[in-house]
Amino acid sequence: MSSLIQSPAWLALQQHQSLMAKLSMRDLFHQDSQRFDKFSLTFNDILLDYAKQRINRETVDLLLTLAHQQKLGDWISRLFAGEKINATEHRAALHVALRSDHAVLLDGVDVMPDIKRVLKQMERFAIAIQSGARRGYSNKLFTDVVNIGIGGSDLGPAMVADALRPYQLNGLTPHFVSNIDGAQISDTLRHLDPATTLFIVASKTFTTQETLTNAHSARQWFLSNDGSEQAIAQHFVAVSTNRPAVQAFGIDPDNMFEFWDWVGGRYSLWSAIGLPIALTIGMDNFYSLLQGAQGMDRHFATAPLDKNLPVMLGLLGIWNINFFGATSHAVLPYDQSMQRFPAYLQQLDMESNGKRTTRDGEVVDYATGAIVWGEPGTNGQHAFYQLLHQGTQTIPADFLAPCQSHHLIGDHHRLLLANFFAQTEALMMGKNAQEVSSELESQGLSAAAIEQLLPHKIFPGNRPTTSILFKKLDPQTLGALIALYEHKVFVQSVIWNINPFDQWGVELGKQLAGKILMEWEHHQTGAHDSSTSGLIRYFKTHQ
Ligand code: G6Q
Repeated sequence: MSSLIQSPAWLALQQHQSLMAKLSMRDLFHQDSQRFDKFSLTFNDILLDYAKQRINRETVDLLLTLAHQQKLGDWISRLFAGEKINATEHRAALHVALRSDHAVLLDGVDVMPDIKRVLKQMERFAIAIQSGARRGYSNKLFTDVVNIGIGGSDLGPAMVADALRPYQLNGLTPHFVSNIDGAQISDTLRHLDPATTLFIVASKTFTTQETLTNAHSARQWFLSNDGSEQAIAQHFVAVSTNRPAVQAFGIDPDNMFEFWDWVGGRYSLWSAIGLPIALTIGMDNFYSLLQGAQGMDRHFATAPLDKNLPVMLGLLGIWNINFFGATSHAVLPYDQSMQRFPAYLQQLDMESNGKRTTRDGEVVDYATGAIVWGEPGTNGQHAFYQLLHQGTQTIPADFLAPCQSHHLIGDHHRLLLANFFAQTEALMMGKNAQEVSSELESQGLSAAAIEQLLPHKIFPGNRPTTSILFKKLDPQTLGALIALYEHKVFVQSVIWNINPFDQWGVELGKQLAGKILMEWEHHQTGAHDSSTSGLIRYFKTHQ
């Protein structure tokens, strides 16, 4: 057995869970009218309400003891100090430097001058494009920007560009191409004019098959639709850590925006990977995004653990996953513009904490990262919420919403928020036999009909949710929300003693297809299991 699950803090939580499992939140709320005040925190315009979790004061104290036992405070300091805490890749995880306002040392050297230099380069470029100083080959203004990247080089900028659409400057429409499936790039290019289209090839390594294949197709499309070789420099820029590969692709290094190996892909939207964001909402708004994250960083680094939003969010996840056995976690934004937020968090969380070995290489004997999924409300309500309310699994959920909408149309926002509040209340309260019975009676149903329907209409309730409300989804608030989740993921990794900054599973995926492609090129059959061989044979005969 691992030392974690035998540790005093863990055992105390286990014992405490057996008591808490017998209590219902409905009773806890009845017994304590101050529950919301006791179990909610604020940071700037963000409210985190975790009163609808299966907790009491003792639960929080025990979780905090676990955090102290796992030396969370030290780990937070190590993260911000630029220590090489990504041990399997011998790297620091310094995404916090990308939004810092003070010197950050890496191996004794301040990384801020480099960061500021690239931010300035982005700023000059964004201004040149937006002002029309930089134009396409036929002197027309750029109207479209296509970001070609995948995973961390796609999900962050795509999510932010979508979420901050109300801040979009006139004139430049962003598009994101990630999938190697030709359908995505074909569909995107079909509507575009090469003379007014700017391409950003975004890849940390500049070796990713999907991105390079899409970039080559984009280039081919450009050349075969009036664009010339000389015009490539005007229409293609790159964001990467790999200068030689960018040059080999044919992009002038003057048109390259650099970032560094200490920025993990899924933590990179704050770097030049955020270029499509800066181009579409403007550099001032991009700086506000960084500032929002910086504020959350400061809070994470300095607030006491019991008043610390990312710490509490992380610990509640530990409580649900490790002590209540939750295997999945729903993220439910009541804001259509955050429709890509669950997909973004899916990568952030599952790629970071989907690990089965500790930092010391031991196989864990406790659960780590949960499955993260979700859709914007209220669409989810008319689909999968049935399982949240009455399914056999308990799925903890985060509900997020802005108090103010960007879209002042009718009564939509009030109705949307009424649904948010009603859902979290219903998930907590449930509906017992007595309530169902009197409801059906008042509808005039016979005793026999009530008896028959009753079990189907009972809702067990006691389903945990966390509510996150914020004033408005502006760049600063979005920056803070993203950083909140980044740090939540880090907190959990510290408790589980795993490295959240590597991704060997993703690397494996990058190698595997290469092997099969190589066999096809050399007309070899390759040694595979009978299923894989059968699939390849079927594909070849039907392609
Ligand atoms: C992120 C992962 C992964 C990565 C993509 C794209 O943390 O490492 O999602 O971002 O595989 O990699 P490149 O940016 O190197 O093309």
